[in-house]
Amino acid sequence: MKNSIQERRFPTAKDDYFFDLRGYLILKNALSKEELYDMNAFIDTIPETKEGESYKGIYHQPQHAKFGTNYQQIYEAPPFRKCISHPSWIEMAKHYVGGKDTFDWHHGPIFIDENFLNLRSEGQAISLHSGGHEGIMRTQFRYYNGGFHCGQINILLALNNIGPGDGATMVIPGSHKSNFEHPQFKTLNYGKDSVDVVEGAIEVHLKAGDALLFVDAISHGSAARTNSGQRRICVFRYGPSWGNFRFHYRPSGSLLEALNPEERQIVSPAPIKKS
Ligand SMILES: O=C(O)CCC(=O)C(=O)O
Repeated sequence: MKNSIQERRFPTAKDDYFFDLRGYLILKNALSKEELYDMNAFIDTIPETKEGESYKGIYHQPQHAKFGTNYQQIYEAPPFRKCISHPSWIEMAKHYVGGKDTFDWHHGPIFIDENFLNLRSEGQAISLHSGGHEGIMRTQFRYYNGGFHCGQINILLALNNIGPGDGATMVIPGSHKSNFEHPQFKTLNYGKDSVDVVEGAIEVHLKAGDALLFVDAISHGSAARTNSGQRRICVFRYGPSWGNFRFHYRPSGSLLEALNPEERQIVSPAPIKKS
Protein backbone atom coordinates (compact mmCIF):
# COMPACT_ATOMS: atom_id res chain seq x y z
CA MET A 1 0.00 0.00 0.00
CA LYS A 2 1.29 3.46 -0.90
CA ASN A 3 2.22 5.40 2.20
CA SER A 4 1.46 8.98 1.16
CA ILE A 5 2.77 10.61 4.34
CA GLN A 6 6.26 9.37 3.47
CA GLU A 7 6.39 11.43 0.28
CA ARG A 8 8.65 14.47 0.44
CA ARG A 9 6.61 17.40 1.64
CA PHE A 10 7.48 20.75 0.09
CA PRO A 11 6.32 24.09 1.49
CA THR A 12 3.29 25.64 -0.18
CA ALA A 13 2.28 29.28 -0.55
CA LYS A 14 -0.14 28.74 2.35
CA ASP A 15 2.68 27.37 4.52
CA ASP A 16 4.80 30.43 3.73
CA TYR A 17 1.93 32.77 4.57
CA PHE A 18 1.19 31.23 7.96
CA PHE A 19 4.82 30.59 8.86
CA ASP A 20 5.63 34.22 8.14
CA LEU A 21 2.57 35.45 10.03
CA ARG A 22 2.68 33.20 13.08
CA GLY A 23 6.21 31.81 13.24
CA TYR A 24 5.13 28.17 13.31
CA LEU A 25 3.30 25.45 11.37
CA ILE A 26 1.71 22.19 12.44
CA LEU A 27 2.62 19.27 10.17
CA LYS A 28 -0.09 16.68 10.67
CA ASN A 29 0.84 12.98 10.58
CA ALA A 30 4.52 13.72 10.00
CA LEU A 31 5.42 10.26 11.34
CA SER A 32 3.92 6.99 10.20
CA LYS A 33 2.32 4.67 12.75
CA GLU A 34 5.26 2.28 12.37
CA GLU A 35 7.83 5.02 13.02
CA LEU A 36 5.92 6.14 16.11
CA TYR A 37 5.64 2.60 17.39
CA ASP A 38 9.37 1.96 16.96
CA MET A 39 10.32 5.22 18.66
CA ASN A 40 8.08 4.55 21.64
CA ALA A 41 9.27 0.96 21.85
CA PHE A 42 12.86 2.25 22.08
CA ILE A 43 11.92 4.79 24.77
CA ASP A 44 10.31 1.99 26.78
CA THR A 45 13.69 0.23 26.92
CA ILE A 46 15.56 3.21 28.44
CA PRO A 47 16.55 2.26 32.00
CA GLU A 48 16.65 4.67 34.95
CA THR A 49 19.70 6.84 34.34
CA LYS A 50 21.40 9.63 36.26
CA GLU A 51 22.41 12.95 34.73
CA GLY A 52 25.58 12.53 32.68
CA GLU A 53 25.00 8.81 32.08
CA SER A 54 24.51 7.42 28.61
CA TYR A 55 22.45 4.59 27.16
CA LYS A 56 23.08 3.25 23.63
CA GLY A 57 24.68 6.53 22.50
CA ILE A 58 22.12 8.91 24.02
CA TYR A 59 23.04 11.14 26.97
CA HIS A 60 20.98 12.07 30.03
CA GLN A 61 21.57 15.82 30.04
CA PRO A 62 21.99 17.73 33.29
CA GLN A 63 19.29 20.44 33.42
CA HIS A 64 16.65 22.04 35.67
CA ALA A 65 14.58 19.21 37.21
CA LYS A 66 11.44 21.16 36.33
CA PHE A 67 12.18 20.75 32.60
CA GLY A 68 11.92 16.95 32.78
CA THR A 69 14.47 14.47 31.42
CA ASN A 70 16.39 15.17 28.24
CA TYR A 71 18.31 12.55 26.30
CA GLN A 72 20.66 14.31 23.90
CA GLN A 73 21.73 12.75 20.57
CA ILE A 74 18.49 10.85 20.12
CA TYR A 75 19.41 10.39 16.44
CA GLU A 76 21.90 7.73 17.62
CA ALA A 77 18.93 5.43 18.35
CA PRO A 78 18.03 3.60 15.12
CA PRO A 79 14.28 4.43 15.15
CA PHE A 80 15.11 8.16 15.28
CA ARG A 81 17.79 8.20 12.55
CA LYS A 82 15.28 8.80 9.78
CA CYS A 83 14.36 12.08 11.51
CA ILE A 84 17.66 13.58 10.37
CA SER A 85 16.34 13.95 6.83
CA HIS A 86 12.71 12.95 7.15
CA PRO A 87 10.59 13.40 4.01
CA SER A 88 7.77 15.01 5.99
CA TRP A 89 9.84 18.06 6.92
CA ILE A 90 13.38 18.16 5.51
CA GLU A 91 12.45 20.31 2.51
CA MET A 92 10.46 22.60 4.81
CA ALA A 93 13.44 22.99 7.15
CA LYS A 94 15.77 23.75 4.22
CA HIS A 95 13.33 26.28 2.80
CA TYR A 96 12.94 28.24 6.05
CA VAL A 97 16.63 28.12 6.97
CA GLY A 98 17.14 29.28 3.38
CA GLY A 99 20.35 30.24 1.59
CA LYS A 100 19.97 27.84 -1.37
CA ASP A 101 22.77 28.27 -3.92
CA THR A 102 24.56 30.86 -1.80
CA PHE A 103 27.60 30.98 0.46
CA ASP A 104 25.31 29.66 3.24
CA TRP A 105 25.25 26.30 1.42
CA HIS A 106 29.04 26.07 1.32
CA HIS A 107 29.03 22.85 3.36
CA GLY A 108 25.55 21.68 2.32
CA PRO A 109 22.04 22.91 2.86
CA ILE A 110 21.49 22.48 6.57
CA PHE A 111 22.92 21.29 9.89
CA ILE A 112 21.45 19.80 13.09
CA ASP A 113 23.09 21.54 16.03
CA GLU A 114 21.04 19.77 18.71
CA ASN A 115 18.64 16.84 18.88
CA PHE A 116 17.05 15.37 21.97
CA LEU A 117 14.23 13.38 23.49
CA ASN A 118 12.31 15.07 26.31
CA LEU A 119 10.18 13.18 28.83
CA ARG A 120 8.02 15.25 31.15
CA SER A 121 5.80 14.27 34.07
CA GLU A 122 3.16 15.93 36.20
CA GLY A 123 4.23 19.39 37.44
CA GLN A 124 7.04 19.76 34.90
CA ALA A 125 7.28 22.48 32.24
CA ILE A 126 9.76 24.72 30.45
CA SER A 127 9.74 28.45 30.99
CA LEU A 128 9.10 31.11 28.37
CA HIS A 129 12.16 32.00 26.33
CA SER A 130 13.24 33.70 23.09
CA GLY A 131 11.39 36.34 21.05
CA GLY A 132 11.98 38.65 18.11
CA HIS A 133 13.01 41.45 20.47
CA GLU A 134 16.31 39.61 21.12
CA GLY A 135 17.38 39.96 17.48
CA ILE A 136 20.14 37.37 17.78
CA MET A 137 21.57 35.53 14.77
CA ARG A 138 21.18 31.95 15.95
CA THR A 139 17.44 32.14 16.50
CA GLN A 140 16.61 34.90 14.04
CA PHE A 141 13.60 35.15 11.75
CA ARG A 142 14.25 36.98 8.49
CA TYR A 143 12.59 37.23 5.09
CA TYR A 144 14.71 39.12 2.58
CA ASN A 145 15.40 39.18 -1.16
CA GLY A 146 12.61 36.70 -1.91
CA GLY A 147 13.61 34.07 0.63
CA PHE A 148 13.57 33.05 4.28
CA HIS A 149 16.83 33.17 6.25
CA CYS A 150 16.07 31.72 9.67
CA GLY A 151 18.87 30.93 12.09
CA GLN A 152 17.10 27.99 13.67
CA ILE A 153 14.10 25.95 12.59
CA ASN A 154 12.88 23.45 15.16
CA ILE A 155 10.96 20.29 14.48
CA LEU A 156 9.22 19.23 17.69
CA LEU A 157 7.64 15.80 17.33
CA ALA A 158 4.77 14.63 19.49
CA LEU A 159 5.44 10.98 20.35
CA ASN A 160 2.14 10.69 22.22
CA ASN A 161 -1.03 12.79 22.15
CA ILE A 162 -0.58 16.23 23.70
CA GLY A 163 -3.85 17.88 24.71
CA PRO A 164 -5.14 20.00 27.61
CA GLY A 165 -3.29 19.23 30.85
CA ASP A 166 -0.51 17.33 29.06
CA GLY A 167 2.05 20.17 29.24
CA ALA A 168 1.69 21.30 25.63
CA THR A 169 4.26 23.50 23.94
CA MET A 170 3.12 27.13 24.14
CA VAL A 171 3.93 29.91 21.70
CA ILE A 172 3.10 33.58 21.38
CA PRO A 173 2.03 33.69 17.72
CA GLY A 174 3.78 36.46 15.80
CA SER A 175 6.33 37.12 18.57
CA HIS A 176 9.20 36.15 16.22
CA LYS A 177 8.75 39.66 14.78
CA SER A 178 8.20 41.45 18.06
CA ASN A 179 10.25 44.58 18.68
CA PHE A 180 9.40 44.54 22.36
CA GLU A 181 9.99 42.11 25.18
CA HIS A 182 6.77 40.72 26.62
CA PRO A 183 6.12 42.91 29.70
CA GLN A 184 5.61 39.79 31.84
CA PHE A 185 9.06 38.43 30.92
CA LYS A 186 10.82 40.34 33.69
CA THR A 187 8.49 39.06 36.38
CA LEU A 188 8.85 35.41 35.32
CA ASN A 189 11.29 33.10 37.06
CA TYR A 190 13.23 31.07 34.46
CA GLY A 191 13.38 27.42 35.44
CA LYS A 192 10.37 27.81 37.73
CA ASP A 193 7.42 29.40 35.92
CA SER A 194 5.59 27.69 33.07
CA VAL A 195 4.04 29.63 30.21
CA ASP A 196 0.39 29.12 31.27
CA VAL A 197 0.52 32.42 33.10
CA VAL A 198 1.69 34.47 30.08
CA GLU A 199 -0.91 36.60 28.34
CA GLY A 200 -1.05 35.94 24.59
CA ALA A 201 0.60 32.50 24.78
CA ILE A 202 -1.42 29.61 23.34
CA GLU A 203 -1.11 25.86 23.78
CA VAL A 204 -0.28 23.87 20.64
CA HIS A 205 -2.15 20.59 20.90
CA LEU A 206 -0.74 17.77 18.81
CA LYS A 207 -1.68 14.20 18.02
CA ALA A 208 1.00 11.54 18.30
CA GLY A 209 3.03 11.72 15.08
CA ASP A 210 2.34 15.41 14.38
CA ALA A 211 5.24 17.85 14.16
CA LEU A 212 5.41 21.46 15.26
CA LEU A 213 7.77 23.42 13.01
CA PHE A 214 8.78 26.75 14.53
CA VAL A 215 11.42 29.41 14.20
CA ASP A 216 13.37 29.63 17.43
CA ALA A 217 12.85 33.41 17.48
CA ILE A 218 9.23 32.87 18.51
CA SER A 219 8.63 33.24 22.26
CA HIS A 220 7.94 29.70 23.41
CA GLY A 221 8.02 27.23 26.28
CA SER A 222 5.41 24.88 27.67
CA ALA A 223 2.42 24.64 29.95
CA ALA A 224 2.90 22.78 33.22
CA ARG A 225 1.73 19.20 32.93
CA THR A 226 -1.22 18.66 35.26
CA ASN A 227 -2.24 15.21 34.04
CA SER A 228 -0.59 12.06 35.33
CA GLY A 229 1.54 10.08 32.90
CA GLN A 230 4.30 11.33 30.68
CA ARG A 231 4.62 13.72 27.74
CA ARG A 232 7.02 12.38 25.09
CA ILE A 233 8.53 14.69 22.48
CA CYS A 234 11.75 15.00 20.56
CA VAL A 235 13.30 18.09 19.01
CA PHE A 236 15.58 18.44 15.99
CA ARG A 237 17.10 21.90 15.51
CA TYR A 238 18.19 22.84 12.00
CA GLY A 239 20.34 25.81 11.03
CA PRO A 240 22.81 26.78 8.30
CA SER A 241 25.61 24.37 7.41
CA TRP A 242 28.27 26.70 8.84
CA GLY A 243 26.83 26.45 12.35
CA ASN A 244 28.32 24.53 15.24
CA PHE A 245 27.07 22.04 17.80
CA ARG A 246 25.15 23.63 20.68
CA PHE A 247 26.69 21.34 23.30
CA HIS A 248 29.70 19.02 23.50
CA TYR A 249 27.78 16.01 22.13
CA ARG A 250 28.94 14.74 18.70
CA PRO A 251 27.68 12.11 16.25
CA SER A 252 29.42 8.77 16.82
CA GLY A 253 31.60 7.05 14.23
CA SER A 254 29.11 4.19 13.97
CA LEU A 255 26.25 6.61 13.31
CA LEU A 256 28.23 8.40 10.58
CA GLU A 257 28.97 5.05 8.94
CA ALA A 258 25.32 4.00 9.03
CA LEU A 259 23.98 7.19 7.42
CA ASN A 260 23.52 7.93 3.73
CA PRO A 261 25.50 10.90 2.28
CA GLU A 262 22.59 13.36 2.62
CA GLU A 263 22.05 12.46 6.27
CA ARG A 264 25.78 12.46 7.03
CA GLN A 265 26.16 15.97 5.66
CA ILE A 266 23.29 17.18 7.86
CA VAL A 267 24.90 15.90 11.08
CA SER A 268 28.51 16.63 10.06
CA PRO A 269 28.67 19.19 7.23
CA ALA A 270 32.38 20.03 7.43
CA PRO A 271 34.24 17.05 8.88
CA ILE A 272 37.89 17.65 9.75
CA LYS A 273 40.08 15.79 7.27
CA LYS A 274 42.97 13.83 8.78
CA SER A 275 46.16 14.82 6.94
O1 LIG B 1 9.13 21.46 25.64
C1 LIG B 1 8.48 22.19 24.90
O2 LIG B 1 7.28 22.00 24.66
C2 LIG B 1 9.14 23.38 24.26
C3 LIG B 1 10.51 23.05 23.75
C4 LIG B 1 11.41 24.23 23.76
O3 LIG B 1 11.28 25.11 24.56
C5 LIG B 1 12.47 24.33 22.78
O4 LIG B 1 12.57 23.47 21.91
O5 LIG B 1 13.25 25.30 22.86
